[in-house]
Order: sequence, then C-alpha cells, then structure tokens
Amino acid sequence: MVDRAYALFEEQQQARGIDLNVVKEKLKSLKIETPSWGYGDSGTRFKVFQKEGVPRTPFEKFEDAAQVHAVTGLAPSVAIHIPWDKVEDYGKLRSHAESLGLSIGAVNPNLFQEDEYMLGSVTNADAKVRQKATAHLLECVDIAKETGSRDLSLWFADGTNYPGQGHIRQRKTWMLESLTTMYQAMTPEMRMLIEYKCFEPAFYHTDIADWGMAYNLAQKLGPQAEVLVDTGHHLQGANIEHIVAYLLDEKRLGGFHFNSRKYADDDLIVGTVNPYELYLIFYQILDAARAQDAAIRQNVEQIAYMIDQSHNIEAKIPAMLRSVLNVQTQFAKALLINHEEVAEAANRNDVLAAEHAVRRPFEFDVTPLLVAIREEQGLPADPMQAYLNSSYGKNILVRGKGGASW
Ligand code: PSV
Ligand code: MN
Ligand code: MN
Repeated sequence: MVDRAYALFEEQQQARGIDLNVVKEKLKSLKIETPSWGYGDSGTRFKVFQKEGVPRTPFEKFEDAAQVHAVTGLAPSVAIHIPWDKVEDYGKLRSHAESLGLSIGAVNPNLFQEDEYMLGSVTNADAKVRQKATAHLLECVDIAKETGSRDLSLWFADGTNYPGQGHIRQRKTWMLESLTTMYQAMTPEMRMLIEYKCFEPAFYHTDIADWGMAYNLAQKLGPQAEVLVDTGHHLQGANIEHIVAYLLDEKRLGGFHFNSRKYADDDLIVGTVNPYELYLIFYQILDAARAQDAAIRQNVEQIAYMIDQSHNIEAKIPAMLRSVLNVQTQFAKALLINHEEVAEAANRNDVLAAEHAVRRPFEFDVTPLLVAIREEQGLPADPMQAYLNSSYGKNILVRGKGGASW
C-alpha cells in the first residue's frame, strides 16, 4: 500500500518535474564510509573522556560499525588509522570485516603522534625523521594491499609556529619528495587523497594549508593523486561548495571528510551546524554529474564520501548513525533540485528565481521518501530508533572503560 504521505510527496515532486524513481535509485546508491576512530574514545586537547563500552580492539570497532550499516544500509566500509588500528594480521581484520558485511576503506597514516614528529614529519629538517615518516607512508601502501583498500588518505600536521622556524620552500620540496616515493609504490588501482587544513596544530604556517596546495601536489604527482576536502578545515566564511565545483571541473576531487564546524576543526556531527552547506555541496556534485565532459561525470562517480569526526560527549554509535542519516537527508533534498529550472532562471538573469530554485527543495520534508526507500530495501523506517531498541548498546557495556582512544 502506498503511504498517503508518500503519495502526496510524489504528486508534489511530479508537478515540479522530478521523477522519484530516478531519485530513489540515486539515494540507494549512496555510500558513506565511517572512521574507526569515531567509535573510540576521544576528546579535546583538554581531556580524552573514557566511556563505557568503547571498542577495545580494531576488531570491535568493526563490530560497532556493522551496527550502523545494518540499520541504515549506508555505511559498508570503515576507514582505518595506522598505528591506531595496527594488527598483526591485516588479512584477519579484512576477513572479520567481511564476515560483518563490511570492507576496509581508506588507510590513514598517522604522522603526528610521535615525539619525533614535533617539528614535522615528511618536512622535518632532520633527514632521519623524514626517512622514518616516508617509511610509514610506504608501510601504509603495503597495508592497503592486504586490506584491499583503494584509497590512502593523507593528512599532515606538519607546519611551524613561528616565522623562521622552518624554511617554507625547502619543506615544500621535501613534502613532494616524500609523496613521490609513496606515489611510486602504489598499485595502479590505488588513489592518494591529499587533505589540507588551514591551521592547527601548527599556527604560523601549515605545509598543506589549502586546496590549492593539495591540488598543486596532486597535479605534480599524477592522475592517481586527488584532493580530499575535509569540511572542517577551512577558514571562516570559505565557500566550500565553490572549491568542490572547481575541483570537479579539474577532475581532481578525491573525496570528503564530512563533519560540522562552528569555529575551526570542531569535528562535530555532520549536518548539525550548517546543513545548508552540506546541501549546497551536493548541489554542486549533482550539477557536475550532468556535465557534458565524461571525465567530470566519472570524477563524480569516484568521490569517496567519508565521515571524519570525534564523538567526545555523545554516545558513539548513535552519533555515527545521526551522521550518516544527516548526509542521506541532505543528499535526498539535493536530488530534488530541478537543474533546468535553475539554469533557465540564471540564463535570464533572474537572480531571485534562480536562488529560489536552488533553495526550495531544501525546505521539503523528505521523510516520506526516506521511509519509502528504506521499506524497499528491507531496512527499518527509523534506523536510529531501531538501534536504540536493540540490546547492542547495553551488551557492549561489558567491555568496561578504557577502550581504544586516539
Ligand atoms: C586532524 O585535523 C584530523 O581531524 C584530520 O582531519 C584527519 O583527517 C583526521 O584528523 C584523522 O587523522
Ligand atoms: Mn579529516
Ligand atoms: Mn580534522
């Protein structure tokens, strides 16, 4: 039986020229990777809070991640962070993930938690430190081979706090040298996703501070290097959707680290602070999906949608559920944009009509649509409630406190 709310919704969308069957197919294909570190203990620089029931091992992180996928159908892969998720046998971790219906996603090297890296990793003035850092990048390529991961996500804390502390141009050369060594070790299927961040932990200069620097490195390295946009890594007021459109036009958008921010790299649940920004990012992606240039359309197909958050005060599995559901909601809304309507208004220079055509779908309640696709996929209509009704959250309390932390 077609639900009344859905029937009304369908009628409303049909009248706007939107085919809900197309929308539903696109919605069902959305996949969002969750990060292993989002399931572990975390905090701010003031304190890492220890929560009861937090996974004690990488294996348990995958068990928690499987809960998120089971009720949403949205999160079939999990990014790992090395050495936080270091295990003796990555084949075993891979089998464990697969037994849970998951795969291992992006491999994230960690070059910021050892004392030796205080003044930089691949850009350190000490050649021994640079070599050690590069060796870790190569180790991560080997791990990706074992885990079957396509993507290597690189974020560097490298930077300086004071003018003169490091030679900026020299460090730029060292960065490229190290990344070139890593790039050459990758298999043809692999991708290097280069993340940028405007500041923190370094406050004077950061070696890869913005998308332009990441893009420049990617261009020099080759077609398997692309830019990773972390939504929390921009200065106030930056137009992230513009960056997204620009990188797509250059066919260099590797993926996203979704999260919300109010001030800096807050790592809050995506879609909680500025859902319209997320919606407008999807608007640009869906517009690029209609591009004449097949290479742009292909870039859209290859985008890795990933969450990068730390859940400090909130329950971790529900936080991850909220995150992937928020992304799904904004994607659903963006799928209701009538691109011809926008283009037509823009071409006759009707500013308000064009803005209206973009904004209007954001204002629709897409619940009937989401409930319909979940029903068609055999998923619970309300995934959050389904998880909360399950005993999983209570059962994991036997793990006690003192689980994995970043
Ligand atoms: C640090 O800023 C950070 O949040 C980056 O966004 C990385 O992607 C993440 O940590 C994991 O290393
Ligand atoms: Mn990130
Ligand atoms: Mn970050």
